Amino acid sequence: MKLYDYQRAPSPRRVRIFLAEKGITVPTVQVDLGAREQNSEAFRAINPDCTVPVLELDDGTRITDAIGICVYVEALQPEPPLMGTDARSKGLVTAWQRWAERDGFYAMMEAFRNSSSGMKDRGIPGPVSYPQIPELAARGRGRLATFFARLDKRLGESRYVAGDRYTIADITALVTVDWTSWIKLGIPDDAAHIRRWHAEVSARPSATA
Ligand SMILES: N[C@@H](CCC(=O)N[C@@H](CS)C(=O)NCC(=O)O)C(=O)O
Repeated sequence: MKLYDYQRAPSPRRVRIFLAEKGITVPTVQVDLGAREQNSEAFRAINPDCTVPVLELDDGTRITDAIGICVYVEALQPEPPLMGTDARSKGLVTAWQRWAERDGFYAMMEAFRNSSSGMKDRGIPGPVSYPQIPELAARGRGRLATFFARLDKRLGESRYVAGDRYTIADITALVTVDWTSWIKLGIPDDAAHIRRWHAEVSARPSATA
């Protein structure tokens, strides 16, 4: 297996943390997003979506989506389980993961891509250029405030995002929370439950992946 990666980018970090939790090491190929290598002919042939991560299997199959890769790895190596263990927990983990992605990760993407000078005409990742829309950046920041409030409430009730076990929902939330420092947001001062959880999940060796 081989992982097309970019060390600084949040989407491949989700996969790297997932792999680290499983104790799996995969050789990586760095795709320099800063130099727009993702839009080169060579990389377009690997992933027409022009995004990382991409997991290339030994038979040449390529999985071009972070969660698709995690589903594959979970099936390949179920221990430790990161996507639930039975019908109930699988449903709950999926629901919380999707919530963290939709209301957190995508809100952050909206805020960042529509405001950063390095993302000019890169409002949406992929092969097509989309202009930045400053109103979307402002909306993204507002959505993140809602995300932080909901996450703090949830973590006041529950040790981890999806319940009493560390899961992929924590990975998505952690990557999102860390990413917010890029737009000088970060964890709100009064979010004590997020701080408690963030210290705990950041202390796991996988967090440095
Ligand atoms: N479907 C992909 C999208 C991943 C994605 O958006 N990756 C970003 C890095 S965080 C990317 O490759 N961006 C390339 C660009 O901005 O042109 C997934 O979730 O795995």
